[in-house]
Formats: sequence, structure tokens, C-alpha cells
Amino acid sequence: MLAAPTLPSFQRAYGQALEHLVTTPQFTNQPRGNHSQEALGLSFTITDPRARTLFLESRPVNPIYHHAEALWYLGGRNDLDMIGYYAPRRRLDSADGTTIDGSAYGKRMFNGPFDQVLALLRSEADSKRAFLPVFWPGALDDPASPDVPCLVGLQLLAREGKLHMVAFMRANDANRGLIADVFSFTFIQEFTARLLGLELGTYTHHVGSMHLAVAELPRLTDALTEAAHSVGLPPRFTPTSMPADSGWGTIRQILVHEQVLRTNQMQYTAKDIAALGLPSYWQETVRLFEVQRQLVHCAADPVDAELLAALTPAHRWQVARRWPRRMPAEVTG
Ligand code: 5HM
Repeated sequence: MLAAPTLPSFQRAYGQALEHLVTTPQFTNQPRGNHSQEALGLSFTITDPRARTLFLESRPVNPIYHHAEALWYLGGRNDLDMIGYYAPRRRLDSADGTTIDGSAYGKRMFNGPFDQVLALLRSEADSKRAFLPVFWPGALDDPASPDVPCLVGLQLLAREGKLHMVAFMRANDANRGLIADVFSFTFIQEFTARLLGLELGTYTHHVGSMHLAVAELPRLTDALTEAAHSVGLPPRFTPTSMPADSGWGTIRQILVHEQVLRTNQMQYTAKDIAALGLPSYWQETVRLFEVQRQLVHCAADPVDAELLAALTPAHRWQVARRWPRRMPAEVTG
């Protein structure tokens, strides 16, 4: 039996998943009318879960949404207000127009089960019971549900001083959900490692149905080529680490800044953010949310050049590629 392929970064896993689904799909089908190419039972392991994002010219990602989603999960929330602001498409996942049910993974994990998992890992490090279930027995009760959870659950394993995570998914869109899911789950893994005072271990991702939308295939040729060319090259940017003293108080603080920026009650300059008393890692998250505030609430203006200059080079690169028309003339990423 073979273990999942072990890769240094998510970008490598993304490249391999695309390649597999584009060149040797196992099935072509139309579940719920979504014309897809699919392979069953795909898995990969990432040795550095901090290398959780893509730096591809041909597949610009949204680092602001990724941070918002990870914090929405950690906040144990299910409100559409927060997540829909960063990705209006998420409104389609809501049956009542105000909440999200199936994919509000944080609400299911962080209101109870997570504390039990922490207690378990603190009392018996070798435990293999530290599982955070998300898919529940009644998840298929409503055949018209717009949002059945794709995540079955997350397992945490403390081994030799490191915290490993194994994610189990029933389904993943390799060019959409996968990118956000791996970001959020590895972020939760790193945060949990900080809570437990453990080093960060590996991240393993198992998927029942990995698929791509057939309509997206023509647009994926460049991403496939670029991902293949990046193999063997040094990473474009070195990942940063969450500070050791990050805890629930930090998450609560960041969510307060997130809310006042989202609702446009506050506007922060780069200097304001530097004076908030947060570690630079978490200042960066607030900077990303201020970028979003400007993108949404100051739609006629370019994003402030000083704010962009204060971002890490990695985020500046991603932001400049995702919103090229909102960049001031002096910023090239
Ligand atoms: O028909 P189904 O419920 O599987 O459609 C959900 C679609 O969103 C699938 O393509 C699934 O793979 C994708 N998805 C994902 O990749 C959805 C969620 C939200 O639960 C997710 N990852 N986290």
C-alpha cells in the first residue's frame, strides 16, 4: 500500500491534482448538472503546511478571502454577513439569506468538540481519537439543500512533538474549493499547534471525489504549465509563522478589527495598524482587511500605496495580481 504523495507545498499538490484531472480523468459526469471530470480517492501530504497558498500568475488567488474564511471558521460562526462580504458567491450557499449551514465548518467544530479534542491531546498525546466531525447523519435530510458539507471532518495527531492534521473530504473542486479548504484547514492546524505548544507537523488531504468543472478546462492550461514549471524552483516567497503566543484572545481581537472595517466604521492607515499593539503577523491580517475595505467601500479609488507597501511581499504580489486595476501607478507587486 502506498501513502499519499508527499510534497513540499500546496502549489505542488494543486499542480498534480490539475494534471491528473485534466489528462487522465477517471469519469466525466454531471452531478446536479455540474459537468465535471473526476477522479476518486485522491490524497496528498504537504510537509510545510505554512506553504498553503498559490503564487501563480495564471491563477491569481484571493488572500483576503482565505484569511477571512479561516477566521470565520475559528470564530465558530455561520453568518452570511461576514463571509458573503468577502465572497458574494457564498450567498448562493444560504437557504435563509442570513446563515450558512453545511459549510459553516467552524460552527460545528469550535463550539464544543474542539475543546474535547484539545483536552484529549493534552491528556494522551498519542491518541488517534482527536477527530472533529463536520458531516452529520442528517446532512442529506433536505434534498433541496444548497449546501451539503464537503468536509467530513478533521483529525489532529500529536506525534513526536509535532501536530499533524488529516482532512477527510467527500468532494473537492480542485480549482476552487480545494484552494480555500487547504488554506483554512492548515491555518487551523497551525493555530492549534500554537495552543498546544507543539511544532507544526504535516498536513494530509484525502478526497472522495476530486473534480474539475469541464467549462474551466480551457482556462486551466496556463496554470497547469506554470505549476509544472515552478517544480524544482525555489519558492517565490518564504512562508511566515504564526507567533507562539497566538490564542483565542488574538482571534477575538482580529475579529473585532475585521468587523469595524467590514462595516466601514473605521478606516486604518498603515501607521494606525502598526500602533495596534499586535504582533506583525496579525497586523498583516488587519492590513488585508483594510485593503478589502478600500476595495469595497472606496471603489472609485486605487488602494492606498502606503498600505500596500506595508504588506508582506507575498501578499503584495497576490493582491496586485488579483486586483491589477485597483493598484496605484507606483505598485507593480
Ligand atoms: O453537489 P455538491 O454538493 O458536491 O456540490 C458542491 C461543490 O462545491 C462541489 O464541487 C464541491 O467539491 C465544492 N466544494 C469544495 O470543493 C464545496 C465546499 C463547501 O462545503 C468546499 N469545497 N469546502
